[in-house]
Amino acid sequence: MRRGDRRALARAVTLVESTRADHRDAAERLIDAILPDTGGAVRIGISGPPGAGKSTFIERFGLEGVALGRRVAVLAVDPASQRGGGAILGDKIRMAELARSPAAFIRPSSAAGSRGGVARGTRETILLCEAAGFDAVLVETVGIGQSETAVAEIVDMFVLILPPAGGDELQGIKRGVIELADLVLVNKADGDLAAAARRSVADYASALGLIRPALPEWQVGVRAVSALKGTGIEETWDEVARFRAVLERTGAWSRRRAEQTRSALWSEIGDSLLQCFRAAPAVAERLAALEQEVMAGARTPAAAARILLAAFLNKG
Ligand SMILES: Nc1nc2c(ncn2[C@@H]2O[C@H](COP(=O)(O)OP(=O)(O)OP(=O)(O)O)[C@@H](O)[C@H]2O)c(=O)[nH]1
Ligand SMILES: [Mg+2]
Repeated sequence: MRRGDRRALARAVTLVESTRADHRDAAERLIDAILPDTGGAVRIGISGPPGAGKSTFIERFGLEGVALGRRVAVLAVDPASQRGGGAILGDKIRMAELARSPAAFIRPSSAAGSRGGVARGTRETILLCEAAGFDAVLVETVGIGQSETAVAEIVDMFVLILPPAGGDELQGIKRGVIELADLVLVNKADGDLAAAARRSVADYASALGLIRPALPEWQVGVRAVSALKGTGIEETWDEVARFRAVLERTGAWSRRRAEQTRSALWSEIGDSLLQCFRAAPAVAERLAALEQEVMAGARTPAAAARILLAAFLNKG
């Protein structure tokens, strides 16, 4: 894998995605062993509403990156796992050109289970890609639900891709998602949609002007691109480089990563504790009944939680 063998990388990703206990042990040893070789890539989250053109953009952007001499890994996160193998297959076909490039690695992952599980699998897969020598890791996620927050917590730069929109649709974009963005791209700025895209750029820029920037050193930009025609793609790589340079200069780059690993630590602690809690016989034997009592209004959630925690701490 360290030599950049993509099949070895694919096998390693399968290992870290596995929930089997013996696989988890092996995955942890693997991550420990490669940790010194990680951290080198720029990690870019790419999110946006369904159909905004994320996959099309990623293929263009990835190919442009390869042309610029980069090795590009693409991880398509499917948090709800609602889309089956068909959609994943569809994405691979859509990114066919990029998939053929020896300097690219595409891995659709339909991580089921908890939000923490999604984040962990993707976080560890990013590390594997870095150890395999990929210097740009793109993480695609559909911009609905909680997936974008989970992805924003594991990448350096969060890019939001939006379709050209009228005023009403603009209202529909969740403020919380906009607040996560380090860069906003209005896609489909071509043909009949070019004028609408230009108007959207101005609208989003003024909407962003009302939001306090997450990083004082970085003004979140809004740019028009066309994934289809390939316009604005090279400029997006320039923006990524500028973002990194600005954040490295102020120390925000490493600070962000340090904070991300600390919050990952706490989500691991939370997940593990919950798992122990549920598995403890003293809890398990009372859990269902107490849940029922809470649902029936016979006991408050606080009281039920206190009873279960006492049972866990005494006999767990
Ligand atoms: N005109 C135009 N169409 C585009 C552009 N980019 C993508 N499309 C079209 O928009 C549709 C959706 O593109 P995708 O790349 O699959 O969008 P997505 O955001 O990955 O979609 P999901 O993964 O399903 O959420 C396809 O029909 C694309 O051909 C663009 O720059 N211009
Ligand atoms: Mg897609």
